[in-house]
Amino acid sequence: MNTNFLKILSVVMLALSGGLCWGVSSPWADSVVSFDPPDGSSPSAALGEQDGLFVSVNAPKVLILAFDDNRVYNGPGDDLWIYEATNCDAVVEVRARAFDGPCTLLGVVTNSGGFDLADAGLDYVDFIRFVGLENSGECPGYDLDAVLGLNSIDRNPACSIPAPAAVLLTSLGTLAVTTLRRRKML
Ligand SMILES: [Ca+2]
Ligand SMILES: [Ca+2]
Ligand SMILES: [Ca+2]
Repeated sequence: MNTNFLKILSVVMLALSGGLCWGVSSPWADSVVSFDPPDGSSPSAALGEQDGLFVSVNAPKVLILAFDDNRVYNGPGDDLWIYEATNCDAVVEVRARAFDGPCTLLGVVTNSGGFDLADAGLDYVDFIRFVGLENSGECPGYDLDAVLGLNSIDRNPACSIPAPAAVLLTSLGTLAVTTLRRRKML
């Protein structure tokens, strides 16, 4: 087989298979919808992975976050995990909804904790809403660090190649690279 063709084939296949369907979404909350009333702090501290940075959801503030590149669905056990940063015993109410569904109460949480969507009769959610219920004596409010979808699926529209096809592309791309290396062309 022509060497240049093999080089192009391997690059194209590996590019198509890597990144389109795997590893493109994060199971964490992605964006702030609203934080009301604003107080000058940055609610984006509650986005992405748990990192120790937080936003205080003081009673009666309301913070709404969205999952943009993923959806949280009702799988085995807890489906959402809420990370609180300081164990300060403040209390926050947690509600969630799908983009086409009602805002539904999941419960209240003090410090870090999880919720099972089955308990609220929900199949999946795209938004999560926090309402400060009770401040603690030591902290101004619930110190929200991060929100994780324990059961999360990719919703990236760019993911157009199903997993079996991606596996095939990866295999073919790897085979092409191996062939080139055996020919000592790479
Ligand atoms: Ca995400
Ligand atoms: Ca569940
Ligand atoms: Ca954080």
